[in-house]
Amino acid sequence: MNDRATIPTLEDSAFFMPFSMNRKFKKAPRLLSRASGIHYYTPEGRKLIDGTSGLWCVNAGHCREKIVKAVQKQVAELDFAPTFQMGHPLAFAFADKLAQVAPGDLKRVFFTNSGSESVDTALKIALAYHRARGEGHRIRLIGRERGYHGVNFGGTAVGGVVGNRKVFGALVAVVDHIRHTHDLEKNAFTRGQPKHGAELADDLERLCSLHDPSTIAAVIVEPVACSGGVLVPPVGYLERLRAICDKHGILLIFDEVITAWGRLGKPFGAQHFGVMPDLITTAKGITNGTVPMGAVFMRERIYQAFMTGPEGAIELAHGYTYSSHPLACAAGLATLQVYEEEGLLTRAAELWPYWEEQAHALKGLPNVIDIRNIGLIAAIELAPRAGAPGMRGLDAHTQAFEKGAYIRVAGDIVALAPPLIIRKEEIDQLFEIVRGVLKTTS
Ligand code: PXG
Ligand code: PLP
Repeated sequence: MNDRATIPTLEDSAFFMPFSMNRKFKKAPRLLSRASGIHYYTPEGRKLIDGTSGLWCVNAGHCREKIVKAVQKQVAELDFAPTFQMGHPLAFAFADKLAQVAPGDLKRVFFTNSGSESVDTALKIALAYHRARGEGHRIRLIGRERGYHGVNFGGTAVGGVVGNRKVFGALVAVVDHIRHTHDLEKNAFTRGQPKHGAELADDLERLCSLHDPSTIAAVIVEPVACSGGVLVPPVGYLERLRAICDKHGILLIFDEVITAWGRLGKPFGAQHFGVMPDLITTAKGITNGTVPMGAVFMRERIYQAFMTGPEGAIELAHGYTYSSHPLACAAGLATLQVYEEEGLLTRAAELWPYWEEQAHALKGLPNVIDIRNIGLIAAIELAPRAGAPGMRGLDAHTQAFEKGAYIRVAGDIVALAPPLIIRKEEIDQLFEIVRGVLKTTS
């Protein structure tokens, strides 16, 4: 089926692959060389359904003409321009366009180049915001177990995926973590938000008592913890977290690197849940994954807290060489246009019931201990093999590649989140492949 002979050997390649089993992979590579719509193609020409939108980023599908053309035009016109004490028109135009889509009064935008940079930027803004208001004693950052906030220092510190933290020793930020919300005993096979667990938000009160709330600057959570295994927040949980933050003057950051840009059927997850954070971190789908970019959205009062000193002062000593890169802005503007023209930011809401039905139809297949879903996301949790956690998931991933689908796994949890342009018959095809994989993954 798979003619490996045409693939050059990669065993000695210089490429140190990120988050990968380098040696194992280079012996038996899985390569992608082309993409279009919801499909990837291998160098041998095999067609795969993209079951996880690349890495949860290609929300409008691959190689969309409008976005490709916008980037091609931009690279020939203005390849790079600084935005430190200088500017280029697209940066302002894109920020203003983003502000129109943003929820509530989160209308001020700071550009970065990735989700990790967005997270570290948001954490730094939270610390600096409190300092600017004379509350420099708020130095503590609170994350959540099983949370993923990228790989920079701040994001690793507040992150709660153990394997991503433990090999780096003590990290710089002053952090603590609230408990995660995953409870298979009570909530297995829930459709949408689980009923049990709103009270887990009270764990923040425990940390407030322990550390004194006046030392806490911000709490960061993913509205749905995706990388950590698709953990959907229990009914009432996010509301409760918001209330506790308000009570103690703590900023609430939603890390929406995955949940923004239509994944939950609204432009932002905050809008789906009806809970307004103080800052939102985004990336990925902001440019449909075509050019790296991220953005932090903040409430007006946060932005204004920085605008109080003399006009001749730099208000925030922070920024990246490539903040608001012209190619990224061009890609982002074209992406928003595609999202708008095709109604993609709300399409997940339409597909949701069908998607949910097909996902839960996998119940009863071997080793399936939970299925959960929200928006156009589904997770199938498999029982770990005795003494070899993650191996069953890895097998599912490689088997899916052989059977015609690219899917992500987090340990033994299969995570599905296809491009938002997927059609019902293609959803059927994807789940048919997953069904075949689960039947043969022992
Ligand atoms: N926050 C969240 C919530 C994320 O999901 C990041 C921050 C970091 O973004 P960058 O752009 O720096 O990678 C992410 C990224 C997976 C997977 O398969 C998920 C991510 C990245 C790679 C793989 O679950 N999320
Ligand atoms: N390291 C050095 C030596 C630099 O000069 C710079 C930027 O000027 C950076 C790191 C940061 O790079 P970036 O702005 O691309 O994040």
